[in-house]
Amino acid sequence: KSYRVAILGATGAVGTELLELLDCRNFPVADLKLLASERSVGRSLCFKGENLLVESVNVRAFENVDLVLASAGGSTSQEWASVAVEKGAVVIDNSSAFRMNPEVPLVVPEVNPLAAANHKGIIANPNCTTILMTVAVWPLHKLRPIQRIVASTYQSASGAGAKAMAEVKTQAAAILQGQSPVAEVLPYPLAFNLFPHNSPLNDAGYCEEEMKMVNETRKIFGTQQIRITATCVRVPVLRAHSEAINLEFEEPFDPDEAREILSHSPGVKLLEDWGTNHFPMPIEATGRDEVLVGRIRQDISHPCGLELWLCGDQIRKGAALNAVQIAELLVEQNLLQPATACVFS
Ligand code: A2P
Ligand code: 11C
Repeated sequence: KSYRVAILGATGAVGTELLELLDCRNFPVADLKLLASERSVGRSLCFKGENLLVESVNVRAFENVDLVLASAGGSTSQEWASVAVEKGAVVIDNSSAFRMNPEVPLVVPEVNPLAAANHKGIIANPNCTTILMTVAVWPLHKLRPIQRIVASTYQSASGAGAKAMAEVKTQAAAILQGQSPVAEVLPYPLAFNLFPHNSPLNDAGYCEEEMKMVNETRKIFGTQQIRITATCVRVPVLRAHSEAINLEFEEPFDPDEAREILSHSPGVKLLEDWGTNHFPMPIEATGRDEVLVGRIRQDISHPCGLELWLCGDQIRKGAALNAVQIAELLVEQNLLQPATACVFS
């Protein structure tokens, strides 16, 4: 069986990656519709050697569609996801619009694939930093529950979209030519710089990105008991995020045991060469499916603490690949079925 698929946000950083993944993973596509804003009407994108025209999104765009892969921002998903569900499609949404909605499963296939079975037409793809962390940390948590996570992130420009990636390159070129960098997409110049994540701050001083790591991880792990705190920082890297993760368990967790577990965990690639001080780097994670994990070590400040370092492709496993894996899961389990009634409108 094959499926009629629409990509909402097809011209964006994640949208173009979705297009490539549907092709290279041989997702059973019967028909593909590329949707974006009015700005992109007239553009075409290549899928399996065929040039497909980009269409602007409207009510009729979701007719005769089985699956919508949405990555066009929260407000676009708010506007169109329920329309797509009403028209009979299942939506896998990469935005934050529905992630914490109790009617919406929040799925990382390596962690909580069973949650997908309860979908009512929308399944949310978690935030990229959350996906990368949960893939690496879940195998350890499954064995011995984590009490507390302290995460520090080093996030690439791609998290802010294709235009932000282009802006960093332009800024770098300007600086190398002795000119002042211009920041229009990102709030400040990122080339040769870094700044705390640019999402809105709450009264406690945490930005949205940090709170996504807290709340989404708890939902995916199915527990409110883990204490989590995060500091998220944007760094001048193009498309892979890095994270320093401190884990606290109830009892000591032997780093060698953690290494052994992570060496055969799904979606994880252990990369450690202590002799040459070679651990995961964003350039090595770029274009790869796995989350690279290394520098696993005992926390010298806490007997039950474990430190690890990870890098993962933000556009791939952090967004597009996770969404396509969810779609594959739905196909395998015969869950790509329209909702009987739309609870989202
Ligand atoms: P467009 O290219 O026409 O602006 P990124 O995350 O890389 O910035 O990409 C965002 C994606 O979401 C793009 O495909 C963009 O299309 C699309 N998009 C943004 N706003 C809308 C909208 N209001 N309706 C439909 N698509 C949108
Ligand atoms: C970033 N993670 O790197 C963000 C972007 O909730 O999907 C994606 C925001 C989200 O800036």
